[in-house]
Amino acid sequence: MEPKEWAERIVAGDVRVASRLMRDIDDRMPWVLDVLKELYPYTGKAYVVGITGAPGVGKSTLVDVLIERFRARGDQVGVVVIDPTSPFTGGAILGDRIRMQRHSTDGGVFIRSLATRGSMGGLSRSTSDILRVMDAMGKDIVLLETVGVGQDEVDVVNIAHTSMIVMIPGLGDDIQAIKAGILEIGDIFVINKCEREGAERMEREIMMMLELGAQREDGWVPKIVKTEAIKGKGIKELLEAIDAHRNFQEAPDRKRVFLQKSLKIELMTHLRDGITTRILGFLGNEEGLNRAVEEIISGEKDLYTKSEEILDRVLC
Ligand SMILES: Nc1nc2c(ncn2[C@@H]2O[C@H](COP(=O)(O)OP(=O)(O)O)[C@@H](O)[C@H]2O)c(=O)[nH]1
Ligand SMILES: [Mg+2]
Repeated sequence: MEPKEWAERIVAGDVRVASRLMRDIDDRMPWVLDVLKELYPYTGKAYVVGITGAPGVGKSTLVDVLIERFRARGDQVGVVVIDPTSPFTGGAILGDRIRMQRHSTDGGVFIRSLATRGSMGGLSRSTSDILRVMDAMGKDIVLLETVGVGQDEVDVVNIAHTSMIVMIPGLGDDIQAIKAGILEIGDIFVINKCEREGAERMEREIMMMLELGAQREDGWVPKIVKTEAIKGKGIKELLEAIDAHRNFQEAPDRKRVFLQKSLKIELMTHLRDGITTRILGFLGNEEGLNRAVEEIISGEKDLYTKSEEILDRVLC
């Protein structure tokens, strides 16, 4: 099948073809680039909501309830679940599958679990490609669930139009985590399992820290929402918060700012990957790299001269 036909089928909503493409994107198969090129003109419409937080805070439960609410409004919904901490067949991903299973017969919902491989840029690159496929499939809203582990949170902010940070009361290190920089990246803070003791205190603490911190550059004042996802409590307020931030983000000037920021990062990622591939190709992969290292060890060339020499020859 030609790349154009792949793209046409996906745009027409062929779930089987889309799944196949997503699997190969995740496996970094080079051929997918031709399909992604064909799909590109059909993208740019989906609104991406990132849902980040520690394992077990209730992200998947929230996603499950949100799917239901967005569907009730008539939105086509895509879901991408990334959990690098659990093997593909085990733990959280299996749980997510079972919980979200009830939506599997709904043609308006497409759920994809990803086991990100590799560490460097693993999240950002294949994830944005997969989100783009969902976009081309006509999904109005895409929920991106990721386990919060340092850099991933920052990556999500660059991909998602709205970033939700999910926390629960009673974890001593929560406020610590907030201090570590989460405060600047959350558009909405969700205190889930709010039936537990300490929810109000946590809300006050977050509010205080937001007030103490510098005002955000974009002018958005983060919202705090308390939910009890398993009972569907607070979801109406959560939806209102998402809508409010979406309205904010969809103002023409904001839209452009977001696009500029996210495309810049994506373009740099692709350029970096491309150059690495070319350099390794030029050197003859690992073996050539080892030879270059040997030259440096033997004192034939110094490190700086050698790397300049390789770059000059690859880029000229
Ligand atoms: N008590 C309580 N449990 C919840 C709530 N939301 C989710 N859970 C439970 O917390 C556990 C982890 O939820 P899950 O959605 O898989 O968390 P994730 O790892 O963040 O995706 C599950 O057993 C859920 O049923 C809540 O609001 N209150
Ligand atoms: Mg989960």
